Amino acid sequence: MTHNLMRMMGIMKAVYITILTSLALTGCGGGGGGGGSAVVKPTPASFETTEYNAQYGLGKIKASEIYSDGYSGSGVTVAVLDTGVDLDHPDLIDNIASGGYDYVDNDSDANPNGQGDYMSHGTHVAGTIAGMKNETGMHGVAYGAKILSLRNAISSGSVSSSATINAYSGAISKGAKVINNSYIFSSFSSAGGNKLLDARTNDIVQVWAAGNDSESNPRNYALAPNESGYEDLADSLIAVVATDSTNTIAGYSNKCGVAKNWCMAAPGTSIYSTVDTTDNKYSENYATMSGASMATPHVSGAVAVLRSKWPSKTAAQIVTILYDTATDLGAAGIDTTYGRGLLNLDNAVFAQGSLNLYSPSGSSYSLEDSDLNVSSIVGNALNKSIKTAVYDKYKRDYYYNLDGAIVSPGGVNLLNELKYDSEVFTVNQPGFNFYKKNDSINVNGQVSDYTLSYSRNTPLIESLSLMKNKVDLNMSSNFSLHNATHLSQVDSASTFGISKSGNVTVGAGVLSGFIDKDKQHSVNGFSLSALTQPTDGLSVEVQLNQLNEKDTFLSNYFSGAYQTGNAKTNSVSLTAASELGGNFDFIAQASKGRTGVDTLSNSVVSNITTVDTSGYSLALIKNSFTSKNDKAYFSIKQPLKVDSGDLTLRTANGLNADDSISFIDQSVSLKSADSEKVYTLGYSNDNGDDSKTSILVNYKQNPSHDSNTKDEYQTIAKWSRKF
Ligand SMILES: [Ca+2]
Ligand SMILES: [Ca+2]
Ligand SMILES: [Ca+2]
Ligand SMILES: [Ca+2]
Repeated sequence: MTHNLMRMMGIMKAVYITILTSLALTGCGGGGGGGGSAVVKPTPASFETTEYNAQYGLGKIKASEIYSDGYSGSGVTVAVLDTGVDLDHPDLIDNIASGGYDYVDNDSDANPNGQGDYMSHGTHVAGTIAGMKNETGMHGVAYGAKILSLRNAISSGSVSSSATINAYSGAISKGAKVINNSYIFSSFSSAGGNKLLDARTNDIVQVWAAGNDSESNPRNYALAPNESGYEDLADSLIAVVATDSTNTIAGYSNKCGVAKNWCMAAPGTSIYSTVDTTDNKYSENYATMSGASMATPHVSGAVAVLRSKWPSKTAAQIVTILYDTATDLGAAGIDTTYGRGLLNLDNAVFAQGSLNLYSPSGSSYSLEDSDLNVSSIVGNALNKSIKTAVYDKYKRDYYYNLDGAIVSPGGVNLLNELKYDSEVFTVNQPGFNFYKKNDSINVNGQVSDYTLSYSRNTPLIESLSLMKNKVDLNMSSNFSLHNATHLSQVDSASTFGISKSGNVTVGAGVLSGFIDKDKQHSVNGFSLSALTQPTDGLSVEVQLNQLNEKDTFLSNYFSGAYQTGNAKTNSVSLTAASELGGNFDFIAQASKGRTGVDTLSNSVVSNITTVDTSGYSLALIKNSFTSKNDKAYFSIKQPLKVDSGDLTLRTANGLNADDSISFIDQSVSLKSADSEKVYTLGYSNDNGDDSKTSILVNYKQNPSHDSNTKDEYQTIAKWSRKF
């Protein structure tokens, strides 16, 4: 009784049970995750040659890693104040800077002068710094650097104070970035200290041997910052103690002691390097020596590598990096034996702390929070090797390719798309219509020629199209003809609409909703429609739409350094439905849109031109295919795609001489080279017992307009029944 009454009132509640089988043959059903094209670089192992291994200190300071990254100190001049350097030594000759000078003899020949125990001292030090990489003998820490020989000591080993002061002046005037001092003075003089301050003012890193007296403190001038009035030297003067092949302080070496804050350790025992080819003591061009003198040039070479790679960094910044990245030895933390620890060149070159991107306006963003979540409308257009600089905690530049920041559109999960079951509640009364399916609602009210409607979470085709019955092929929205239109970008929305029927039915609607399933990115807009009554079986609908996206454009969401502002898309969609006779219907739909995007002053995305987009679908439908209750159809569709439009990135590309970040404009087309095409063959039958069967075969070519994603084939059979 009650049941019949409800029927009479047109109130109906039904539960549809859907049985669905799906066969999806796809290699990888859509993207997810950024690609990131790795630059093929030589491995560190390929630098661990016989020549490299001949000098074990290189391995101890982990030099091979940085060679594989292409760093070797090129362009940096290292002043070697010593007993002179064998300038035409076959393993040094290419790495000798012009302008060397002999401040002992006051001549321009900066070779050693005469035999003596220390004749080859300067040559040995020079080889450790910048011995040539030539598959002969050994090579230096900074085999790309240049040695400036400034002779301040004689072959017996005694060092001249006045020659040292003059040699310091020469190092400053000749553009040395590092001064290697593998010698000690027994006392401090203010004249010497003042010269060191002069070098500091000239942004030079001074590296001083701690001495070989087995004492608890270094000798001068490694100790100079300990002198009253010379404390400032501590920021750019490094005292060096010697370790052996087990990374233990050498018995002969002085310890860091009171200099611990400006002191570090490097290999000094049994170091193999170049000697003067005319030195009577040696029969070969190479020899092994031990001492803090041999440890010091390891640090000078490391400084050369860093100054070559980051020339805009100050002496003090370079020294800080070496200290912060040293390997702790001995007592935890800074201690009086090893000071800051063992030189670790790999760690010193490696990016420290979190990486940041900078916009031209100076805003910084963490790299990991800066993504380009691209929509299928853009496809793979941005998957380009666009080099971008990122910066570590010392504001040093490192590089990655933009495609490493791209998050590709994910594939559609068809089983999610096609709900297994659904509950439908409808109320149909004259002039009033209520429809609820799962969480979507549609309400219509009619007053004379006017229809007012409200919808929530309903596909926009069902709420805003005047020709919805024609173009709806009764499958999920993923297979709707409508998903080539701009409104298809909207994932969920509430709409208000009004329409007036007549020879030409006109409608207007507003919408407010979200672009994405997670409801993070809002969109609003409006729609104006006009639909002609069929004339000779042809009816046409014109729809003008405007969509206003808040922080996305064409469903692309760029975050962090790449964020974009509001986007406005105006689009026109034309749908023609024609009855062809023989129960054939032909439906054609084409959409064209134009999008303007606001860019933000604090973003790397500095400009986006007007972006033109289009999509289309064509369908041929055979009604009453085998009986009056079934139909078959074939459709071809190109989902929305960019036709033209460019995005300009003002990406950081390094550091200027004043250490400010430099930028370069790089323009990228938003048009994907590939086009997605979808071919669908469908059949549906109204079985007459409140059940319905649909079968669909779908072939998707270049999913998401990307030929790198595998083509997809799907076969879906769906049976649903109302209970
Ligand atoms: Ca010679
Ligand atoms: Ca000379
Ligand atoms: Ca060599
Ligand atoms: Ca320590």
